[in-house]
This record gives sequence, structure tokens and C-alpha cells, in this order.
Amino acid sequence: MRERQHQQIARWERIWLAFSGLMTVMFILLIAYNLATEGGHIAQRTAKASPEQILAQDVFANPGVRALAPGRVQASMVARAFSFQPQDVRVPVGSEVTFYLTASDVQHGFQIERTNVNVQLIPGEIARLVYTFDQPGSYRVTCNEYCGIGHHDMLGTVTVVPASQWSAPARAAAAAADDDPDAGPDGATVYATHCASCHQANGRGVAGAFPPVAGHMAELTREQGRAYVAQMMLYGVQGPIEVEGTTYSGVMPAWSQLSDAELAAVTNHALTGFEGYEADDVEPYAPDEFAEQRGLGLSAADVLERRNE
Ligand code: HEC
Ligand SMILES: [Cu+2]
Repeated sequence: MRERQHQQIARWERIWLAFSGLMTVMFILLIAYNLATEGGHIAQRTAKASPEQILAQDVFANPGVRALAPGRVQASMVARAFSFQPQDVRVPVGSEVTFYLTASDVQHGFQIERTNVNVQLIPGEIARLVYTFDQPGSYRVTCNEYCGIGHHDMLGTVTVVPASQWSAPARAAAAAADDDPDAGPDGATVYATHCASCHQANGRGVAGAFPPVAGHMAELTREQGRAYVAQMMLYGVQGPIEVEGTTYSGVMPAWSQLSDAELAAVTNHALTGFEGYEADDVEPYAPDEFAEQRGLGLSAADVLERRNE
């Protein structure tokens, strides 16, 4: 009697083990299938800071859409029980949209229907992802993580409009910047095109994720020297650095694909182009200073070593 009972239990255990093994394999296959057919679209987790610190920054204190450069916009939204703020963001069709997202109270989801955008939002973390909408229309945003009693009402929209119907305040400034073609590359335009999506339009970065360049570029020039700045721009920098008392451990991409004149212009823009952070005591950079540092074959890790010397 006991023996039979024992055998029966052992059989059920084997079935259960096989079943859980099969489920595990199935989940792995599902992920692999999705990656193969839909492509990976994993949001970068960029910052870890207190929720208050994150919410106090301009991107989230005044969330919404900002123009960065022609063909590039930034959209920030804050998820809170039970709404998205703002409820609707309007972006132009065909533009590269960099989303900055965070949650203010509990975990939420952020899924844009008819796209493969689907991220988890955690208080104290910033999710950054880039998406381009190819079709105009209204895309519903849903919270797909149960967040409380009003969860089912937590809806937002991304309204994608033809470029001709889209306007944002900063756009006029970016367009006005390149009116003198003889003056060489315009630092503000280079900045808006290549730097603002991380270091922000106001040059002050995102605490914990992207250090400020306004104010900091001058400090770097004084403390690390001009050769370091040119190398950092050409080869990037990677690893733990401290800026204005906050630690950053990210990757600053290399910008060697920009011309010497563009590098000088954007570096000078960081020195003098941000209100309240103008450094008049620092001599403007010349394109030659970047030309001299080319071809050294440095890696971003080498640059960090030079920074620490
Ligand atoms: C994809 C995001 C991204 C873009 C785009 C970007 N940066 Fe950075 N930048 C970073 C990160 C991350 C760091 C911090 C690196 C670290 O933690 O070591 C950084 C660091 C810096 C620093 C400080 C370096 C130091 O040694 O203190 C400066 C100055 C800077 N970037 C300027 C620029 C300029 C100018 C551009 C445009 C040409 C630019 N960045 C574009 C992400 C970016
Ligand atoms: Cu929810």
C-alpha cells in the first residue's frame, strides 16, 4: 500500500519536473523568436537616483516634447497612478524620437500599441529609448503593469502628425542658427544634432546618467587641459567619473566622425552657448587642436586613464 502510494507520488513529481522543464524551454524559445522577428528593442536603464532627484530635473518637471534638431525630437513622460503626464505627446512623422520615461510612485508599464515599444518604468530609474514613427496617426499608450485600482484607466497617446503640421518652440531657434553659411559649422546646431539627446538642450545633462556640459566643459579645460578635452571628444570616455559631486559610470561615444571645425564649434558652444554658464576666461578652441590629437588610436578606457592621471 505505502509502496504504491510512493510510486504514484514519484510519477507525479516526474511529470511536474518535465512540465516545468518544458515551460522553461518554451519561454526561451519565445524570447528568441521575438528577437528574430521583431528585433530587440530593449530600453537603456540610464540612471539610478532618488525619485525626487529625478523628478526635479527639467525633463520631468516640465515633461513633454522638445525639438532637438531637424529630424530629431525628445519626448519625456512621467507615469503616476493612474495617468501619464502629459497625457498626449505630439511628434512629427519620420523623426527620431528619444523617449525619456520614469515613474513617480510605483512601477508602471509603458507600451505603445502597433509598435514594439514596451518598457517597465521604475521609480528612481530613467528609461531612455529611441523610436521613429513611420505612419501618422494616434497611437495608444497603455500601462501594462498592474498599479492599483485605477490601472485600467491609465491611458495616454502619442499623436504622430505630418512634419508640416508639427511645431515646437525650440525648432525656430535651431532653424535660425544656420543662416550664415560662411561662418563655418554652427556649434549650436552640432550640439542639437549630436549631443542634446543625452546632455539635454540646456546643457545640464541628467543627474546620474549624463553629466552636464554647460559649466563642466570650462572646468575640464582648466583642470585636465586642452589636449584632454580634444582627446575626450575624439575618442570618448568610459568609466566612473565624478562631475559636480555626482558619479557617472557610462559611455561617452567617440566623435571622430565630426570634422575638426565641427568639434571646435561644438566645444566652444559648450563653453559659451549656455546662459548662466558662459566661461569668458577660457580661450576658444581652434580646429587645429583637434587635428593634433587625431590618429592616436586611443580607446575610451585610455582616455579615462589620462583623466585620472
Ligand atoms: C549617447 C549619449 C551621449 C551623447 C550623444 C553625447 N554624450 Fe557626452 N557623455 C555621455 C556620457 C554617458 C558621459 C559620461 C561618461 C562616463 O561616465 O565616463 C559623457 C561625458 C561627457 C563630457 C564629460 C567628460 C569628462 O571627462 O568629464 C563632456 C564634456 C561631454 N560628454 C560632451 C559631449 C558633447 C560635446 C557631445 C556631442 C558632440 C556629447 N557629449 C554627446 C553620453 C553622451
Ligand atoms: Cu498600471
